Amino acid sequence: MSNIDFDVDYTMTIDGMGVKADERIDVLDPSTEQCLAQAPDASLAQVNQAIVAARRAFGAWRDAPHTQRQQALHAMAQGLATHQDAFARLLTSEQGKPLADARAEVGRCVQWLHAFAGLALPVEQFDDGAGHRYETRHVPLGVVAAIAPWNFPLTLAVWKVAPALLAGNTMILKPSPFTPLTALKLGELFRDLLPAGVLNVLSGSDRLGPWLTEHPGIAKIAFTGSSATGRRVMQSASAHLTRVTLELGGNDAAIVLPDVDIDACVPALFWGAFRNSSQFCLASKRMYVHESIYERFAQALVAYARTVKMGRGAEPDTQLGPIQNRLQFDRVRDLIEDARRTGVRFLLGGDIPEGQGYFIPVTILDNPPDNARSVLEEAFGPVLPLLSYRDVDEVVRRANDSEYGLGASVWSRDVEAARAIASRLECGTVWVNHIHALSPHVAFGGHKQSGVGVENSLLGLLEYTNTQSISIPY
Ligand code: TXE
Repeated sequence: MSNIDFDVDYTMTIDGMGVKADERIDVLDPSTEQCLAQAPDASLAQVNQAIVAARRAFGAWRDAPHTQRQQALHAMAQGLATHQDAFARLLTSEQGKPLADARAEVGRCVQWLHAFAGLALPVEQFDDGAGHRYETRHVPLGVVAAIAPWNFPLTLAVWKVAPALLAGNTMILKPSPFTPLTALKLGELFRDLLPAGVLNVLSGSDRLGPWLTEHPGIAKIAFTGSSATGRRVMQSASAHLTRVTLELGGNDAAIVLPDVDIDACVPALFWGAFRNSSQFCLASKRMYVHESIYERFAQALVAYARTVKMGRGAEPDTQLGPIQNRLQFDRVRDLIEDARRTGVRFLLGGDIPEGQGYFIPVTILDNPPDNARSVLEEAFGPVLPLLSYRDVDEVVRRANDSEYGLGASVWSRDVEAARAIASRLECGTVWVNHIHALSPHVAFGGHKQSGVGVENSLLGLLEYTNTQSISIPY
């Protein structure tokens, strides 16, 4: 069993060793804006070292029996479970989220590692009846660069690490410069559980991402972040035809039909919009409520929102934490100011308190026009436009009128009516009468500018492979 010390320095993992860097980046606690720790700022030479190490480790890891890689994933899950509390505390410190949410995030990573370990790569056989037997198998790609964001730093790293390694690839994991600490500790934890070079973890400033995505030694990039950066990643990838999976932004619609039990669905819809302080690609970011119940629904949503406590993630009664970083805080504040400037009515919130920490209170906007920035843009912060609609065709058209197509939810007592609406929505996931149920066994990906490819399930695993068909005459 691997043992790590959460009180000592943060080191990168290169070729199975803990490595520092000449330069360092400050990591801030978003609830105090104080420096929490320093993380290494990897140099280009270290990027090259890591890629050489990953390349060297690739042959043996690829050729190892599938069961060995499955066992490694189970061991990683067990290691993480053993340190669940320490990882959760560190996650709360660097990300800001409430401790209960951080614990749940670590727990989900354990679950995902075990679940992926259970997957096998299928082999397809075909006999053409003319003397040839074909076998199509799925072989690993080589060295994968995984770029994880700051909203779910552990989940979105593990979603990449688990399938990539199981399929026989090796990896360079790059966490966000805002939240590198948990990923660095993850690398440290897994050092003893994997052969040297199989999983390398590099932290660094803004230059590190392009160094990886432009590198000819990288066979695949798995990226979660904004659509704008996703386009840049795809551009870098084009130089060497590097494979990509991109999980990008969203502007998910929640559609509430007139027959719902308002009191029963309001809490779920509130958390669908505001969990993780809305720093969630799959958050409900436009809430369409039928005009016949709009007023009552708005009152119930505001009343519920008033019961929710925002604060430092480490405090036991906190339900919503701060925005993770200054850049995002300024973006969300700008969106609120734009709403005020353009005369949108606030049902709740809108006033940002002075003081330490990137705190933005839950803000609900009353029926802004469809061309308002708060409706068109992904807020990625606790600002929700509540929108009234008249008929189903109209709301489907408005929900689909977006460059994004990540997720959506439909709420009605009439499940068949809701399912019919779901099937008309242009997005990768639709939940009916609940929200945010995700499974390692269910494919997750975006339509339109919300992404390329999928994560999770066998389909997600296959994204880390090339197909190879072998033809043998008989
Ligand atoms: O993330 P970015 P940022 C959205 C959210 C937010 C916006 C910006 O709307 O407002 O993204 O957040 C690396 N090649 N989401 O700036 O820009 C860079 O080093 C390779 C959505 O934090 O998407 C950093 O690690 N890498 C989201 C990361 O990309 C490059 C999660 C920054 O990504 C690169 C978080 C390049 N050319 C924010 N340029 C989700 N979908 O869940 C930058 N990077």
